Amino acid sequence: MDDIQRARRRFIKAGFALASLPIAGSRLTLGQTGQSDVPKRDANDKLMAYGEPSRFVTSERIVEIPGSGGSHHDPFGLTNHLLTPLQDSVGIITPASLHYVAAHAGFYVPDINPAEHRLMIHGMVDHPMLFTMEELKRFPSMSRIHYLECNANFPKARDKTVQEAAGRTSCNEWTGVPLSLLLNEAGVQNGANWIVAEGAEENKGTYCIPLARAMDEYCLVAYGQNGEAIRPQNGFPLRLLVPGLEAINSVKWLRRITVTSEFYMTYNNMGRYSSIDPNIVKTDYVQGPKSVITFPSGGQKLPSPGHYEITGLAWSGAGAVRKVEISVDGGKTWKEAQIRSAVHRIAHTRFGMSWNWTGEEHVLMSRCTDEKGQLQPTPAEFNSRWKPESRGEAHPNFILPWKLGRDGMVQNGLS
Ligand SMILES: Nc1nc2c(c(=O)[nH]1)N[C@H]1C(S)=C(S)[C@@H](COP(=O)(O)O)O[C@H]1N2
Ligand SMILES: [Mo]
Repeated sequence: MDDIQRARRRFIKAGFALASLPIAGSRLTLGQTGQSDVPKRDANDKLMAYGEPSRFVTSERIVEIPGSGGSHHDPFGLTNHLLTPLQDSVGIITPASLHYVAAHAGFYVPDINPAEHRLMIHGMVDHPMLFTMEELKRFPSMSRIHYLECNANFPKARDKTVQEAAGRTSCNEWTGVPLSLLLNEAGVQNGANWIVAEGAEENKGTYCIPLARAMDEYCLVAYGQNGEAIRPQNGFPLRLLVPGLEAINSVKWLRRITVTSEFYMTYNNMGRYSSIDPNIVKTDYVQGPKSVITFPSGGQKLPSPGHYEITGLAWSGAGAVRKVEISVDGGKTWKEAQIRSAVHRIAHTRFGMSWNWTGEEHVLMSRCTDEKGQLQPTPAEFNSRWKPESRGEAHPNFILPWKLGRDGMVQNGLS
């Protein structure tokens, strides 16, 4: 029996145990409907624009003002991020229009005509190649669900919501050509160790990536996002996807890949790291196990004591989520949560636990164990692992606590 089957069985049992008492909702008596009327059609009815959500849904990305997040290592002061509203998320897929955005050239979004776009692969290859978008789509495609996360996704005590504390991650289905197919077509020469990927911006958004990662099965040259063309802010018409590594590797608006023997200190590598020694520059840090509770989370209010579903997202750059545990007493005791979604490797995974809140104060926490057996650290463990000067380079995967007050208000529990 696998984890999901086991979780399902536990879930069914829990349902039987509660059958005599509704978890939530009110029971109807005969003759009572209690329903509101079906909305009337009126003169204002119009066709909805492509992808427009209901006017009652208020989810939106928020802008992280440059310089406000102490986590940025951006000597140019241009970094900005749009943050995903994780508190509103359900399931594991982030709508493309709510995918977080990070762009080192400020708010600049290249306006690329795909008919004119080209991808060049050159450097230490037998046959330098140039591909049109149409040619790239003739290669066998692959679709996979993967998260991306910026290593600036560093929760701070001042962050009020889970969006502010952890909204620099999203999870999408990405479609494209495995990069290894294209590199094999070009014929990588002996002695090559790195690729330099370049974007079509004025600052080129370049990043230097180990060749071994570029050749692995997960690395994609992607043109599709959640069943449609990649959105401009996320790299239209073409981006690199290097799952499991910090998302700065996943170069957007991809126009050129140079295969090299030596490490190149690019604009973006330079912004992130202080050393030019490739053995010190940790370009190949796999992101660790991480999870956040999205409900109840900072800024939300539980209206009254009673049954609730504590839920959140867990992920790991090292593979699949094996287990998520929840504590309601600040980490003194832990209970295994249930997995409430399909489990993909290097992808957000939904977890949940039914909980009866009796109106007391609580500190809610979640922690993830991944398929390698790695356990998400506490803030103290994270701090002891990383010296202050190198914390900005680390994947900030420590536990994020939420404080639930007697009034039902939820606040950031980091100190
Ligand atoms: N060309 C280019 N690619 C880029 C960037 C950039 O500024 N330019 N930002 C990187 C960073 S820091 C991150 S976190 C991810 C964010 O991807 P997203 O904006 O699609 O969420 O893109 C990476 N790829
Ligand atoms: Mo980033």
